[in-house]
Amino acid sequence: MSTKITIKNKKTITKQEIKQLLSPGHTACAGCGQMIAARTVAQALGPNTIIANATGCLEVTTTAYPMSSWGMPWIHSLFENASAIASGIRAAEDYKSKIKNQKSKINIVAQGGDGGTFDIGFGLISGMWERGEDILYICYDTEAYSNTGIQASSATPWAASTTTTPSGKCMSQPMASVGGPRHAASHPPKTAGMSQVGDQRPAAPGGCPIDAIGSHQRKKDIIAIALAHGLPYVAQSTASFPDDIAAKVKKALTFKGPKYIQIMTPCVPGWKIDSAQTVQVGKLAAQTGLYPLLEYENGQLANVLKVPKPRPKVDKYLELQGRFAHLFKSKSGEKEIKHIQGLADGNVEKYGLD
Ligand SMILES: Cc1ncc(C[n+]2csc(CCOP(=O)(O)OP(=O)(O)O)c2C)c(N)n1
Ligand code: SF4
Repeated sequence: MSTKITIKNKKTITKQEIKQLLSPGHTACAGCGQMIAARTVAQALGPNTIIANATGCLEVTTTAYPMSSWGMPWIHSLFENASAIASGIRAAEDYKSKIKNQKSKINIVAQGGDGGTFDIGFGLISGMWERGEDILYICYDTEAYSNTGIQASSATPWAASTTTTPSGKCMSQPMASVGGPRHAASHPPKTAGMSQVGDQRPAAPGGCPIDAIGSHQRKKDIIAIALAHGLPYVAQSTASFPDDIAAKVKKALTFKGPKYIQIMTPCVPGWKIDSAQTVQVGKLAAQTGLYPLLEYENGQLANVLKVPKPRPKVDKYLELQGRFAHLFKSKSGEKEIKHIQGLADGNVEKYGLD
C-alpha cells in the first residue's frame, strides 16, 4: 500500500508521485536547459522505464561514479551507440515477455545530445528506426557539442559562434572544401522552413567564401528525416514548456514502434546566456517561429503551438545570447539577422503557426 502525504493545498499525493526520477545534486551548470527537460521527461516516463544514455553533458553530470541522480534503470553508453543498446534491451525485454506470455510494460528509451543524435549516433538511430523497434528516442538539442567545449554540430544554427565556427575576421585563404546545400544559403531563403535547399553562397570579396559570421551551415532537419523513416510519432518542443514535454512523452508512449522527440535545451556557457534566462530564451525560440512546438502523428502534422500576435522578431531572441552578439555589431550582421528572420517566417508559413 502506498504512503499518502497531504500537502498545503490539501491535495493528497503518493510518495511514488513525489519521487524525483532525476534528482538534484548533479553537476550541471545552474540554469541548464537540458536538466529542466530531462527531469520532466523522466517524471513523464515513470519508473517502469529503462534508459540508454549517450555520453554528453546529461550523462556526465548525472553519474559521477559512484553516484547517480537517476531513480530508474539507466545505462551509460558510448557517444554513438545509445540506440543500439536500447535495441538490445528491447529484444531482451520482448523475449522475456514472450516466454512469460505477457505483454511488456516497460518503456525503452534512448537519449542523447544533438551531437550524439544528429551526427555521430545517427547511423545507429536510423537502423533502429528502419527496424521499427518500439523505442522512444529523446534528443536534448543544445545546438552544439556542449560537454567538450561548444564545438559546432549539424544542429548548430546559422550564424551562431561556436569554438569551431568562431565569429571574427574573414579568413584570407579560400576554403575549397566548403560548399554544398547546407553550407550555402541565399538571402532571403527561397523556400520555407529549415529543410530548404539554397544556392551556392557567393564568395566574399577576395574569393573568401567565409565571412566569419559564425556557422555557415543550416541546421539539419532531423524532424523531416525522422518522418522520412515513417515514424508514427515525431515531436518537437523546448525546455521552456514542461507541460508540453510531459504531454508529448506520454502521448509518444501510446504509439507502438519508434518515436522521436526533440527538445531545444538552452546551454548557459554555450549560448552565453544569463543562467536566469534559460526559460525566456526557450520561449522566444518558439514564439519567434525559429523552433516551433510541433507534433506529427502517423506522418501528419497533428498539433502546433501558434505564435503570439504580434510575433516577436528574431532579434529579441538573438540579442539575449552571446553566441549571436557579433551580429549586432556590423552591417553584415544586420544582413544575417534578416536571413534568420526569413528562416523563422518560413517556419511560420510551413507549419501554419499564425
Ligand atoms: C567516439 C567519441 N568521440 C568523441 C567523444 C568525446 N565526447 C564526449 S561527449 C561529447 C560531446 C557531446 O555533445 P552532444 O551529444 O551534443 O551532447 P551535449 O554535451 O551537448 O549535451 C564528445 C565530443 C567520445 N566520447 N566518443
Ligand atoms: S555546459 Fe550547457 S548543457 Fe552542459 S551542463 Fe552546462 S548548461 Fe548544461
